[in-house]
Amino acid sequence: MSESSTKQVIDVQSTAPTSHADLVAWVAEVAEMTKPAEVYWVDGSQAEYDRLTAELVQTGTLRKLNDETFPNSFAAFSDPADVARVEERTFICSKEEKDAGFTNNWMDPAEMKGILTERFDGAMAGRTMYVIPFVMGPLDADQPQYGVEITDSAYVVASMRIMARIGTDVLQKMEAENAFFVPALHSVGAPLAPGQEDVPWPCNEEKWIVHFPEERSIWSYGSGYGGNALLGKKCYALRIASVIARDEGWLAEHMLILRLTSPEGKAYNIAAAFPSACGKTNLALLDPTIEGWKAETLGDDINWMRIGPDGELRGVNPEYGLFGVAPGTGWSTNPNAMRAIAKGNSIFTNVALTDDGGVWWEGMTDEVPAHLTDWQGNDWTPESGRPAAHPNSRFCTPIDQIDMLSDEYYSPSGVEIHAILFGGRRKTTIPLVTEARSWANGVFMGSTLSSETTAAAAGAVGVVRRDPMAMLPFIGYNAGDYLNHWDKISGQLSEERRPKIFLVNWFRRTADGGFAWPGFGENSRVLKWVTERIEGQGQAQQTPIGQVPTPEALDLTGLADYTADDVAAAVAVDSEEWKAEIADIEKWYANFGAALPQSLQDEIAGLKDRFSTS
Ligand code: GTP
Ligand code: SPV
Ligand code: MN
Repeated sequence: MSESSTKQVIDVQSTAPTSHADLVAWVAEVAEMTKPAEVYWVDGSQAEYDRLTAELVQTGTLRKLNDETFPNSFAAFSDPADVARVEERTFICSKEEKDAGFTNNWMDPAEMKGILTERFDGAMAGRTMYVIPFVMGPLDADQPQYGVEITDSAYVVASMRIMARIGTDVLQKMEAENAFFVPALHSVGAPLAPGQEDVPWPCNEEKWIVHFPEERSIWSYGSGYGGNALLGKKCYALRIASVIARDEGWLAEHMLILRLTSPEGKAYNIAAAFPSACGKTNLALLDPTIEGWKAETLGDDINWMRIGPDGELRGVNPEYGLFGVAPGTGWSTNPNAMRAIAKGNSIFTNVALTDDGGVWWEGMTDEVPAHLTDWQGNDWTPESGRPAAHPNSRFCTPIDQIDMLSDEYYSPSGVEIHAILFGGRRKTTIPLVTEARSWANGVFMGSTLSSETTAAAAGAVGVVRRDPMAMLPFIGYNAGDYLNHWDKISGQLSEERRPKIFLVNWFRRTADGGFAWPGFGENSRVLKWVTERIEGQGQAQQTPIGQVPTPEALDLTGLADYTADDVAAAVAVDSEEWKAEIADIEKWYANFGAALPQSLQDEIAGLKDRFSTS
């Protein structure tokens, strides 16, 4: 051991602002391995945030925006090869391969630790190693879910402060309880030699996003981007939390939570699982177009659901901010998101810059600016023939800036979930909305959910893939066990309180290529029907796949140029399309072998049967 690394160990031990022995030991161990220039414990204060963002402006990572239009906000531009989650490079390193299952990349944990230890050896040289204590969900929860992220990226620190509850309060409570925390280690993998100049977005060509489920630990290397680097989000709150949830009998899901209140004052909490870039943030910030209905946001990406004392399902959003898809978020499609963003305190990544120091992306305004600087720093005009913002560009904004945020967001015991929607992006086949025949039929809908791929993950866009419960990239264990877990949860739910399940598709197309349904705020009309069905009302017609609204059942009041005939087309069940769909589902199900729950085997058999006799 060199003298300098010995010194680091001593430094950490004597300078740590906590007596949490496991934490101090881990920080010392990581410092010894990664050899940073210094170790800094993040306190989470505004002053600290201001100092870090000012430094990031100095080093060129952040650009300060026009304070009048985007107060206290910044833009970052990533390396063009570091713009999205990298599923090919994401691993679940359970002790046994079978516990990762066919949907995950797997490697033996010891072998993986060997590889990663080499990569992390000296990885933080010349950089500051930041220690971020954080908690997912309210700090006053019965069992706060702690984590500590170690990172060498100040951009990650600033973003984590928006996305999670971080800092001294968390550290003190964690210490007082001598609590377990998820150790989440992150490095951009770009050590600096003495005198070497930094780049605005350090990262490494080689990326590793690795989870050790039994240890409940995370090691992320080489990327600075969103879900790869803000480890409280996908890595902890979905992959690791899904494993904890399996062991403890709850659910960690890729879902928004929305509260909808009828003109009569009855409130419904709706959870919805849609794959990445398929409309969660938009539905979570819904601006209802129907008279007298009120919507409130509880969460836009992650929902932790536990069984309540009366056998009800209760959901909590463990996050503290929005990390939303920028393109398509605009004053006409999502004014609530735009209002939250306009309050400032946001970090934008890979959007375009306007000439007056603001930001712009496709769909933000109806009018397209005559000149922009695109996300890669090039001049851009409407004639350029390429998007100005990256399709997966993002806004990162504090959740409490949402005017429509529900007070219940802060409740440590969450809200009762009355309905669950599963949805995807499908041009054909899947109706606008279908009510499941039963819980098992709803789990079937979730387990066979499919969607065209988007820019949220590296790889081809627009390819239909099965994405069970919108969790394909996020299930931290064997997908067959995951479906069994969903299947079994039902037994713990009170029969009267069990949420109703629906399959939705805002993205179906008509013969002329347009959307079969106007979407966005108009989705309130579909949700109204959902609440009617919860009440045992609303007109529905039976189809082999479940109940769809009769053409007259959707409230179309005030929706110009859209008729009951259009509804009929949007909810049509085409048996030719379903023949192909069923064949594809059977192919998908074959992956599970004997692990497929009996109830789902019965569901696919029943579906085939209903088509053959209809
Ligand atoms: P992640 O943050 O990646 O998990 O995405 P998300 O599920 O929150 O998706 P988001 O709400 O950000 O929407 C992604 C894209 O879909 C945006 O470009 C939206 O404009 C578009 N979109 C959302 N809702 C609708 C809708 O109802 N209809 C149509 N046509 N497009 C929609
Ligand atoms: C998603 O891809 O589902 C996201 C964005 O919410 S990221 O945080 O990058 O995972
Ligand atoms: Mn997401």
